[in-house]
Amino acid sequence: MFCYQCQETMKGTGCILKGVCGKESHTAKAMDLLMFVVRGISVVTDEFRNAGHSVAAEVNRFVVDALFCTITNANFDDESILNRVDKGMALRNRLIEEAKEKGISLPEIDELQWQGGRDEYAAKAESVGVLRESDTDLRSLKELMTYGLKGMAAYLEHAMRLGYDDASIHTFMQHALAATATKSLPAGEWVKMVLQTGEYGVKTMALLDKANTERYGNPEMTKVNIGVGKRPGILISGHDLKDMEELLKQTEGTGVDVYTHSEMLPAHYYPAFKKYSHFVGNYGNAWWKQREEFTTFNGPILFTTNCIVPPLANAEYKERMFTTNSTGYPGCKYIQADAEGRKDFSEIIEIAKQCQPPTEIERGEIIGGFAHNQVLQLADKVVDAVKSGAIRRFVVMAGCDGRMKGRDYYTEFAKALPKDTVILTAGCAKYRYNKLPLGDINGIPRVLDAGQCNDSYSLAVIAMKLKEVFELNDINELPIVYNIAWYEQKAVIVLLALLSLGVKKIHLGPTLPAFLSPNVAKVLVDTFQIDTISDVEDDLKMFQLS
Ligand code: FSO
Ligand code: SF4
Repeated sequence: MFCYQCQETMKGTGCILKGVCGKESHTAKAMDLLMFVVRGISVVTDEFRNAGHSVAAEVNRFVVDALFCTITNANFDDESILNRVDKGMALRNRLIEEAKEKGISLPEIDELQWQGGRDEYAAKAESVGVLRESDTDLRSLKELMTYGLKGMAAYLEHAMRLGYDDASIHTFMQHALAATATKSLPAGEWVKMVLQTGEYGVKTMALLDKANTERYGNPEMTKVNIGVGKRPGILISGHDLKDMEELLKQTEGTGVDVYTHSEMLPAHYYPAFKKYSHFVGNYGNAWWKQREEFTTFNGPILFTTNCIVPPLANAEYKERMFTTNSTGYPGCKYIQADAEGRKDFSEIIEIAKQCQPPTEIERGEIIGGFAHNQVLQLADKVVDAVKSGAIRRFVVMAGCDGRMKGRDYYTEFAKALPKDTVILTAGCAKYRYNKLPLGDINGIPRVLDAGQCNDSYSLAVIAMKLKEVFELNDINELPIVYNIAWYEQKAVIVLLALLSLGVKKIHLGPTLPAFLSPNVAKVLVDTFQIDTISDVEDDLKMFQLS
């Protein structure tokens, strides 16, 4: 295996024997083969569209789900991945037949010609992974784009589950995937396509924002309980608000409470979910603390998306773990949607009833809900605070949390920021500082949490609005600095989205991606002045914050 798609990759270069995330070599290879099949399908659909034909929704759904299931910590279940390979091969062959019938000529590439069966999958996977591209810079650009597309697929899947879709996103996604299989472009052309991926990232996040807010209302300033109640509970993790809604509806009146974990915390900010009195609070912290926190939670856990940490062999909560959508874990029950997209959570609810209530691990409240609509309602207050000098600088600290010790930096950085600065955050990175007593500025909390990582879109909307209010020509003239933490591929699409909006001088940590070759990193540095982090003191000086 060779995988270097996330920040925790082994030695900062690549996982080769087993993933630091716990992904086994055979699982990584199954994913490589799935990506090979997805590239093949995309080559055919790209040609279909070039010839003026439409592509069935079933194919779009397959591509989106396949990309999503290969994201870091999404799916550890070989069987579920190999089933997708089987399905994808059949789909690809059917599309090839259709192309023949329509007189569309297809390129002669391995992605379309290989016809192996299950017993040949493992051997084939050896040659179709990341290292199939021998040129380090081209490999770097193709993988950077592919990881952006994976993140995009995750956000698109959530929007699609709420009935929102955009054909142009599927068209671009499959066009870009096809290019990685068929095109030998010069590096400059790949750079353009990478930036175009960012533009579609903005489009996808805007679509998901529309889906979430039209369906569940605009997030509003909310205090979220971090303590526990006396009844048994179900813990829901991930980003899928449709599952959140279904679970709240199905648990109403059952005597079972619902708690959020990690990235599901922002569900509390949506008006539609506030009406449920059994929606008690948020339990615990970011995804990587789940081994301890799932043990003390005592009740069942539902994973709606990544990030799954493989449970230890003796973890008794494994019996209570459920997955759905693109996620999977061997031995854990998978909740399948019916033909209408409905899910039956009754088994989880019945298990919860037999469980002890959660053990209290902390008490108190955290505040959030500062997505674009809420912040723009406070715009006058914010603008006054900036004009009067009460707020000197906004510091965007969005992104992901992770287990690396070096991420203590973000807690220390937040603590050391001068009191006339406000942190703008989104994603699970916030758990590094959202429980610190950082206070407020004229009633504006010093940590403004917009929501999940996809709500980084909200931060961009806020920045663009401020640019307008202050009558600036360039988004980079705003008193905003960017100190972003990344972990997996959703953060890659967020980064590419920000770049496509023209944001410069983003600091990315705790380390730069291993998949950026020195030359590709140089392009990003030269064009966008991207940099990484050093230590808190030096960085405060560099950001002119000390
Ligand atoms: Fe965190 Fe995980 Fe949202 Fe990621 S939960 S790390 S960027 O999946 O998705 O922020
Ligand atoms: Fe390694 Fe990250 Fe890939 Fe897991 S997802 S195998 S930790 S690079």
